[in-house]
Amino acid sequence: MLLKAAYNQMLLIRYFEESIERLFLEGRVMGTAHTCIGQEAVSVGVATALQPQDAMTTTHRGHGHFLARGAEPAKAMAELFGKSIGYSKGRGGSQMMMAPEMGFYGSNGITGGSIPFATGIALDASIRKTDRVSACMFGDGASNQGVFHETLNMAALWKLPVLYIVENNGYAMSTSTDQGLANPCIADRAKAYNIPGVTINGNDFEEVYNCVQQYAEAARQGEGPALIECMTYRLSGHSRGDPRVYRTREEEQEAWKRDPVKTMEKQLLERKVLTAAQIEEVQQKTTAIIDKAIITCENAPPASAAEFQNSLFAE
Ligand SMILES: Cc1ncc(C[n+]2csc(CCOP(=O)(O)OP(=O)(O)O)c2C)c(N)n1
Ligand SMILES: [Mg+2]
Repeated sequence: MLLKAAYNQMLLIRYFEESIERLFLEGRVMGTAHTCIGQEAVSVGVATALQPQDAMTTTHRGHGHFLARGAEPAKAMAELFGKSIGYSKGRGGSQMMMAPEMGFYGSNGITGGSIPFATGIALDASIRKTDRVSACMFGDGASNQGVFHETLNMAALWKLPVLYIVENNGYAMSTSTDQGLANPCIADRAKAYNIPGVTINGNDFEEVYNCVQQYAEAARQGEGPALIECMTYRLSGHSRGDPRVYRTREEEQEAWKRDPVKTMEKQLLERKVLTAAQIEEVQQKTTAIIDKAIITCENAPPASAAEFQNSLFAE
């Protein structure tokens, strides 16, 4: 059951992201977006391991995290359409989706911005003893921001219930990890703060799920934070219209051989969880969900000008 549900979610994320890329090419959505094609197993592995009361913060590449946490595809997609039915009433776009009522404290465009957010939430959980774990999603590029080090030191000292989950997808914009990391193993940095640090296969749902569940329960028992490095690959470009001149098509073809969605389909067949026909049925149902979401968004009213002043903290 776990694998089946995970496959449904991974496919939903894959089709959502592919549709966003298509909608941009067709000029039907605005702004920009950073899709997470190739990173679906991380999103679903982490979200499946969390409890309903837990929190999650994300980055500019957050659609997958949000959908895995239970976001309705049409309400998430409506942000890209600038429509009022969106989670942020169409005012946020791709990088400002949030739903605190779902424990989802949002995407944001500041590289590393999710790190202090998640830690503040964990500090609140620790003070108020709310049994909540905070999952902080960020990228390899963000791990080079000063705030990473300052915050991990603080969280380790105070034994806060926060998991630092880095998606090492090989690139920070056009900078490869070879060029950006003095030590290619980000998990090694955990030693500096005396917390557990592990590197896992981020393309394997079960590996992510088992690891996150283990450290989430430890954090819930008061054992403090952990740094989990999920090795994956950004199969999509950095953002809309990225010509990907900083890497070869051959490298991408190699990475597609480790496609987490295909890996999951292989596991489902081998373990006889689903037949090929049942996989096709899930694919058709997921296509229908995405097609319906697009129609819902296109027919929805635009973001209201009167709403723009609401939720502003400064003028
Ligand atoms: C503080 C800050 N510096 C720089 C940028 C520009 N920027 C946007 S995305 C990005 C790379 C982020 O890389 P990574 O953390 O690996 O995440 P990925 O894009 O791979 O998901 C950068 C440098 C920014 N948005 N914010
Ligand atoms: Mg990256």
